[in-house]
Amino acid sequence: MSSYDTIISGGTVVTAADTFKADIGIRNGRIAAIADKLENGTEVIDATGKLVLPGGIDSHVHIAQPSGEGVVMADDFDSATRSAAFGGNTTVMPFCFQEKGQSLRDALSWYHGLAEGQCHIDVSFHLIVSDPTPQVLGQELPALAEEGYTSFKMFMTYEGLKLTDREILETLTAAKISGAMPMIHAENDDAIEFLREKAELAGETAPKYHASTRPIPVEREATHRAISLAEIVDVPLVIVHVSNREAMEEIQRARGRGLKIYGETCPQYLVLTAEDLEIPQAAKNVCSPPPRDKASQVACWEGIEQGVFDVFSSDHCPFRYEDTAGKMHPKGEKSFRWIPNGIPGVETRLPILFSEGVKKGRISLQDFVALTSTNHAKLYGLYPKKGAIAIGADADLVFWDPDKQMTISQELLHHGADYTPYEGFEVTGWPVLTMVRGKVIVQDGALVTSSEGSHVVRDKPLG
Ligand code: DUC
Ligand code: ZN
Ligand code: ZN
Repeated sequence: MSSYDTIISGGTVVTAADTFKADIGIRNGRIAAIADKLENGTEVIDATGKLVLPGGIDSHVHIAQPSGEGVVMADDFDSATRSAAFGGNTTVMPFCFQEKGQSLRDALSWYHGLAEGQCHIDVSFHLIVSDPTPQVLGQELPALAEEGYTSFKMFMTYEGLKLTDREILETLTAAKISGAMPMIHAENDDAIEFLREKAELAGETAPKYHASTRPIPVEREATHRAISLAEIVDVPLVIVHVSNREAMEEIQRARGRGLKIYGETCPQYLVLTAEDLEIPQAAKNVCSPPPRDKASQVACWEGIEQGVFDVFSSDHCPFRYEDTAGKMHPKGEKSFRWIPNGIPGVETRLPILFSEGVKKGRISLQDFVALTSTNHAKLYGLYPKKGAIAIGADADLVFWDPDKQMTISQELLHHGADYTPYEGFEVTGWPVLTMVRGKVIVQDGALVTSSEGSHVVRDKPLG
């Protein structure tokens, strides 16, 4: 009888703490042994010359989310999780969006219905709270946190989504009582609307005005306010998709006062700038907060190198470009305000950071694993089941060829969008095998198994 279902042999194992040569033995989907040399496996996968990393966890993706009248997101759970698997991810955390008047449970059952049997990798939902009624905050959120939905996002902007400061305080209080981790989209809605109306009156309706009507102070002020509200309630808070130095400084100042404020940034803030909203087909790059300038890119890199950012996520929010239900929505011609907000990126997040970060010497392999996997697991209650290469952890592993050179292109990718914002971007290092709970999902550019992903119940975060 074999000791292991699978042995991964000869690879270089990389965790958030160490790099070492070892074999990994897998039994019943979990890591059962890590040793110099293992024998007696039903299957042996040779990882010689490869780095073996914990699978990527992308804790910020939008899948099949309603996005306004006549707008349809480009990915369902099948295409999004396939794309994620090809990009070296083993878990994604999509948002379950509560419509006004809807219960969180109804919203969850709708998303679970969409995801059931469709996922190629594991999935665990955050909630989006848009209607914080006493019932939602007093009953549903605490009960759902007990059932493993231990994080939720609030918005400070967007009609139908934004919460008032009072509502944010109430919702943060529910997070505190439930032990859930709150996340916030920090942009000042009144300031955006003020600037947007002025721009539209002046006939400034092209995509580039999306950026100029959401300038850095819009994000900085809201970040400061969100942190202050969390401080008042005395609860941790994740500031998602941070795009610039001034918002980073708010996080740093808060931490200096001993607050548990966590930061997330995304590839678009390292690679794109507001100039990408001035090119032909600029709608392809419309996302919020908008990409800024070169100085902000430098700042975000500093934030990555110096630990201001705990997690690096994609904010995958895909719309098709050549589609009137996507970026070419007819109202988008009239004003940038109607261009669906978001870009695809779940498949390109890891190669971009590996290449621009690790290969260019900005961060270590350990930083890479922490920023793309381990810290996500710790922040959102998945650790050490996920995000670790340790005895008992799920065998969610990705082999990297650290020297493989690739040019990112739409043809290469597996998402439902019809473009990538990173077309032509050259990277070194590529994920060549993705395994979820011991099953190979993607190998050498091909999908190997059918939909094996399942929903992951989470613990209360460590925050
Ligand atoms: N916020 C997100 O988190 N994703 C896409 C668009 C947005 O504004
Ligand atoms: Zn957001
Ligand atoms: Zn998002």
